[in-house]
This record gives sequence, structure tokens and C-alpha cells, in this order.
Amino acid sequence: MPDSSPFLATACPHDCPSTCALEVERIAPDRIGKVRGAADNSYTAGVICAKVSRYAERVHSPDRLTRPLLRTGPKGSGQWREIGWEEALDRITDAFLDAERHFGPEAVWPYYYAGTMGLVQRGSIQRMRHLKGYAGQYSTVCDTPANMGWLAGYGAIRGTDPREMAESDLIVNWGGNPVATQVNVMTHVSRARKARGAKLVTIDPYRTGTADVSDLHIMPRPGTDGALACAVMHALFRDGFADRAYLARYAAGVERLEEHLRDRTPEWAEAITGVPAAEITAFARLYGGTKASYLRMGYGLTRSRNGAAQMHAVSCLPVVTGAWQHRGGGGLYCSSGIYRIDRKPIDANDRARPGVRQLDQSRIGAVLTGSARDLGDGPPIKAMLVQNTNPAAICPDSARVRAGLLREDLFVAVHEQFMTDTAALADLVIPATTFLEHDDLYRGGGQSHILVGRKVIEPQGEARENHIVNNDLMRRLGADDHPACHMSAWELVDTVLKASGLPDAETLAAGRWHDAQPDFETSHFLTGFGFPDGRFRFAPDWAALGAMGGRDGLDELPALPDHMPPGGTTDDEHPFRLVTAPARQFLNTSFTETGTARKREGRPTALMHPDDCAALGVAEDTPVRLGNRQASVVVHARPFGGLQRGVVVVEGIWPNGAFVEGLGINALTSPEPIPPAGGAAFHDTAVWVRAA
Ligand SMILES: Nc1nc2c(c(=O)[nH]1)N[C@H]1C(S)=C(S)[C@@H](COP(=O)(O)OP(=O)(O)OC[C@H]3O[C@@H](n4cnc5c(=O)[nH]c(N)nc54)[C@H](O)[C@@H]3O)O[C@H]1N2
Ligand SMILES: Nc1nc2c(c(=O)[nH]1)N[C@H]1C(S)=C(S)[C@@H](COP(=O)(O)OP(=O)(O)OC[C@H]3O[C@@H](n4cnc5c(=O)[nH]c(N)nc54)[C@H](O)[C@@H]3O)O[C@H]1N2
Ligand code: SF4
Ligand SMILES: [Mo]
Repeated sequence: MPDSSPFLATACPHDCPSTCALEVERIAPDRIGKVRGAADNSYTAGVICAKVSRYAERVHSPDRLTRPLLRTGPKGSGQWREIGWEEALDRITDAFLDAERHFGPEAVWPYYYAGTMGLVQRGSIQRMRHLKGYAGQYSTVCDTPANMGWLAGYGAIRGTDPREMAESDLIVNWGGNPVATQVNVMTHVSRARKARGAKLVTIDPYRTGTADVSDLHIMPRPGTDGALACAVMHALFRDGFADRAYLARYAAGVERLEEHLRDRTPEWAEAITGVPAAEITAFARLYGGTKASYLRMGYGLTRSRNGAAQMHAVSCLPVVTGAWQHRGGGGLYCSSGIYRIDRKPIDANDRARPGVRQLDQSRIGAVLTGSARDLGDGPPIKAMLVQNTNPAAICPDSARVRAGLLREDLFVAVHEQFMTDTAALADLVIPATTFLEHDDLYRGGGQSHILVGRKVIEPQGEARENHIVNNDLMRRLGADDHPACHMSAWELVDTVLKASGLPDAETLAAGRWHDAQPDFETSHFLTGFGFPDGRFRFAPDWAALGAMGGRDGLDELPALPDHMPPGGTTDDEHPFRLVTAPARQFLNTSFTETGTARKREGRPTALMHPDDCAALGVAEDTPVRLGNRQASVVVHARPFGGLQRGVVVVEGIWPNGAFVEGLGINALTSPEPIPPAGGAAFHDTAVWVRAA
């Protein structure tokens, strides 16, 4: 772009696999205008989602936090007074030092997640953790079960270049809803449809926006994909679609698999999934008969107790047909394994203290309310800094999270852009910049670019970036003996790029992005799968997976792809299964602060089959109570034909305050870890439903 252009290049920081290359109009030193996708980025291709194209509404919202706020009333009362930054940082320092003095460093729990995916701003809190020896965070809330399920068979996280979709004849969107959650997938699907008449199949328990525009929508009961995948594989072997030469060369456990699948018939799966056997067979024929078939796997099917097992079962399909050998064939779950970015300069991982306790992010409710199972022999948590995440809304068992955060003897500082549910419960709230107000480095999760994001405008109000706030705290805490503690974010971007053997920051900024996609052979695993023998595993070594692998439920995982019962198994008292899928206009809880997104989403709504509605005597707009042993929540009903009976879908992680009784959807979801290595079963909750 010419220097005179009012549009500046950056990247979308949100937790979305697209990581779009953006161009942002700067209309004043502190104001943006339009936001658009870079047309010349081969993945973004000029397309971004509506919510980010409206970013001016978010960044310039009158509800942005602009000054540090100190609580003056009881916790959660909403009574604050403005204080200066020096006082705010001193107070956090005092609280941390006090906790350390009385209970040791493991009583301090820095807590963070992916509000920004920028490596520097996101990772700087890790540096503080490691330099101070504070309690560790075992991050499980998003991709742990998916990673485990994929790694179980593949041993490495990569896959077919998403741009190769243009050469596919069949795209199978299994457990994702890209129209809402990663719109760029649809760009590449459209190319294949236009150029080759490719077919799109969606496998999702309800008729999503993506299912709506698909050629075929298979609608299984949630949590039954393992059975569906087995029946498809049964038909592939039976009907001659298994590529035996490929299997002999590239896979282990083939005979065991075929033998095991013999009674996993489409009829067997129909009873479990609710999908007619004929439909399963027809899909198997379509899939088996198409060489260039692209399996695009989402996270949705992994947010169940059987999530890792389901991911593994489905991920076997392109191995059975040998689709990996063909251009446009194979598939992708995530590209995180292709990058060789050295993060040590940011997170000081090499300075982590051995043996420090790791606390499960998803179990923050249990941790903060003193669960012995979670705390082990260690001290209670006495002080926290929360950055880039909103656990009071997004973590399972949220009523318990709230109870924990409300503890009188716990000090909580929240660094935020908005007064989120979590910030509202804090002792101290400090204002954060958005990606438009700071520098950072990004990499795609569903594509292969490394991008720099330079600051576009000046910080709003007194907002400060994570990297600087954390460095200021480390200095005060007497732990700034690390090069990153004395660098600007931009200097750190440059340091990381150089340490990783990548183009330096200025070069990358000038070229705007670097494409890290490996060559065809590597991407397609034709050089072998990620195990010493190079072979795909139909029979995974579950116990070997994951940092904390093998803790919970290892014995429940199937030895070969199979139907493993989900956790939220319905019973007479809880006849419905709840799926809490993302909302199109929100990104997790981000954008719930903006008027347009809220208006378009309406309000928390339960999609239910019209026959279930009739049986319960509820109609459109009737308030209904969803409940289980953990909690109950009131939302409004909407009869909807696009799901099976017994399934309820509530989209979006709305703020607690958007619910009739002020208690959000995650009050119902379970904090029990998903085997083999943890994770939250957000789409796997057995509930009862009554007119409220
Ligand atoms: N019921 C249900 N619950 C879910 C899910 C679900 O599907 N259903 N999905 C789960 C998943 S996959 C995830 S990843 C989690 C995500 O949960 P979160 O990580 O909490 O979600 P986000 O909304 O992405 O980001 C949280 C906050 O980060 C802040 N933020 C953004 N950038 C910055 C920054 O630079 N500095 C600071 N200090 N703050 C910043 C934003 O203002 C936002 O409030 O939710 C999980 N919870
Ligand atoms: N607009 C928007 N975009 C987002 C987000 C958002 O909240 N809103 N969140 C971002 C984040 S953090 C992430 S991790 C990604 C997640 O994005 P996705 O990979 O799309 O995963 P999920 O959103 O969890 O669920 C996707 C679909 O899986 C379906 N599903 C639920 N259970 C099952 C099942 O048992 N089997 C099958 N086959 N499908 C099932 C759900 O109905 C849903 O339609 O999206 C990112 N993008
Ligand atoms: S599609 Fe995803 S990465 Fe692209 S602008 Fe929207 S939220 Fe950001
Ligand atoms: Mo996520």
C-alpha cells in the first residue's frame, strides 16, 4: 500500500482460526473508520466477518474502560472510584507480595486466555508467572480435547492447505460452523463450488448457517460422531472404497480396525445417532467415491466427554480412503503445528520452576472455592491478575466461578477493555488497549500466515497494553531480570522473529505477512505421520498424550474408533441435551458489549424441536427454565425444525446480565475434565426443560 493510504495494515487479534489480514482506516490519530480484509492475502482474500468490519463501534464504544477503577463497595456491587495508574500498580504489587509472604508464590495465580491471540501481548503474563514462580495455568478451555483427538492418530497438527480447497470436489464440514465462526472457509468452499461444482456436506446436530448453505446436512444427535464415523468406515471397507495400498504403507492397526468395524453397521449407528442408515451409506459412497475430498473438522464435536475419542474416530476417514494422496484431498483441523516460532523470548518458559503446580483453567470455580482435588497440598489462591479472558462467563459451572471470585480473602485485579462479568467482580480494574492501539505478532490457526499488527491509533483514554503493564508489575515485584522486561512490544516482535529464523519485524511489516505452509508432501503427511514409524494410529496410545494426560477417565477411551457414550447422557429426569454453540455476532463474550451485535442476536434463546415445544406447552417467546443438578437458567423458547427431538441449542456466551435471572448458560455446563487430558464439555449437558 502507498504511504499516503489512509488504510493501515494489521491482523485480527481475536480467537478465530482465520486470523484475517486487515486494513484499517485511520481518520484521526485516535480514531478509526472502516475495517476491511486485505484483498491480496491469499487466505483472507478481502473477506472478513461483519463484527470486525464494525470494529469502530467496539474500539470507540462509550463503554470502554478508560481509567483504573478501585472497588469502594462490596464485591460485585458496581461501586468504584477512579484512581491513577501508579496507585493501581502499587496495589496489585502489594497484594501479590502479601500473598507470597504469607502463603508462598503458588498462592498467586496469573490467569489469562485468548482475548488477544497476539503472541507478545498474550504471552507476557506467562513471563511474570515464570520469573516469579507463581502457580501455573493448565489451559484446557478450548482446544485440548481436539488436539488430543487429532494427535492420537496423526501425531502432528497440520493438514491440507485450506487454499487447496479450490481443487476439492467434496468438502465435509464436520463439527464446525464456519459461516459464523470462521467465515473465510466459505470463501474457499465457494471457489471449489464455482470452479468444479464441488459439494459441501455439513455434519452438525442443528441446522446452522453453514448447514443451510450445504448440499447435504447430516444431523446426528450431539455426541454420537464416533458411531457415525465407524458406520461410514464400515461402509467404506465393505463397498470397496478403502485404499488398501495406501493403508498398507501409511497406517498401523488396519486389520484390527476392519475386524472391529464389522458390526458397526449403518443400522447400528442409526440407533445411536438418529441418522437413517440409508443416509449414512449414501454419504459413505459420496465420500469414498471422491478422491479430492477435504475434511474440515471443527471443535464442536470435541466439546463433549467423548470429544477426544470423537475427533480421533472422524479423523480416520481420509486415511481409510487415502484422500491424503490427492490435491484438494485430506483435510485440516488446525495448522498450529506448522510454525516454528520460539516463544521463549516472550514467555521465559526456560525459566519456569520445575514442579510448580498447574491449575486447570476450566476448573477455576473449584480452584477458587478451595477444592482439595484441584489445589493438592498447595495453598489457597489469594491473589490473581486476569488478562484477556472472562472466566465468570465463559468457564463451566459459572455459579461456582462467581462464588470463588467473590471470596473476601481473595484479591482480584482484572485488566480489560470492558466491564465484563469478571471485571465487575474484581477489587481493581485496569483499562486495556485493543489490538488497534498496540503492536503484536500473530499466526493463523486455520491457515498458515504469520502476520505483524502495528499500532494503528493512540490508546483510548488511559488504556495500557498487557506487555507494558506486566513489565511494570515485574519491576515492582523485583523480577525483571529478563531481556523482554526492558523492550517495547515491537522490539520483542523483532527478537522473536529473529530467534525463530524468520524475516525480521521491519521486513515482515513491509511484506505484511509470511506464509508458513509446508510443501504438499509434508502437509499431506506423505512424508509420514508424526510418529517414529511414520504410521497413522487407528489404535491410539491415549495414555501417552497430553501434559496432564492420563489423569481422568483414561479407561473410558475406546481402544479403536468407537461410540463412547457422551457425558451428558440424558435420563428420565434430564431428557434433553443442551448444546451451547457460538453466536455469529459475538466472539466468545467479545462484542456482547456492542449494540449492533446484541440487537442482531436478540436475547438468549433455546432452539427446540416444535414437537418438544408442543409437548411442554411452550411457544415462540415463552420463557423456559433449563435445569440440572448444578443450576437452572431461564431463556426464551423458539420452536425450530432443524434439530432432533431431545436437543436444545442456546447460542452465544451472553453476559450473565442478559439472562432473566442474571445467571448465564455456563451455570449448567460441567467442569468435569474430558479424557485424556482435560477440557470443558460445553456441548454435552443433560437438562430438564419446563415453562418458566
Ligand atoms: N457455553 C460455552 N462456553 C464457552 C464456549 C462455548 O462454545 N460454549 N467456548 C469456549 C472457548 S472455545 C473459548 S476459547 C473460551 C473463550 O473465552 P474468553 O477467552 O474469555 O473469550 P474472549 O471473548 O475471546 O476474550 C475475553 C476478553 O479478552 C479481552 N481482551 C481482548 N484483547 C485484550 C488485550 O489485549 N488485553 C486485555 N487485557 N484484554 C483483552 C476482551 O475484552 C474480552 O473481554 O470460551 C469458552 N466458553
Ligand atoms: N462468531 C463467532 N466466531 C467464533 C467464536 C464465537 O464465539 N463466535 N469462537 C471462536 C473460538 S474461541 C473457537 S474455538 C472457534 C470454534 O468454532 P467451531 O470449530 O465452529 O466449533 P464450535 O463453535 O464449538 O461448534 C461448531 C458446531 O459444532 C456443533 N456441535 C456441537 N456438538 C456437536 C457434536 O457432538 N457433533 C458435531 N458433529 N457437531 C457438534 C455445534 O452445533 C456448532 O454448530 O470459533 C471461533 N470463532
Ligand atoms: S473472520 Fe475471524 S479473524 Fe477474520 S476478522 Fe472475523 S473474527 Fe477476525
Ligand atoms: Mo476457543
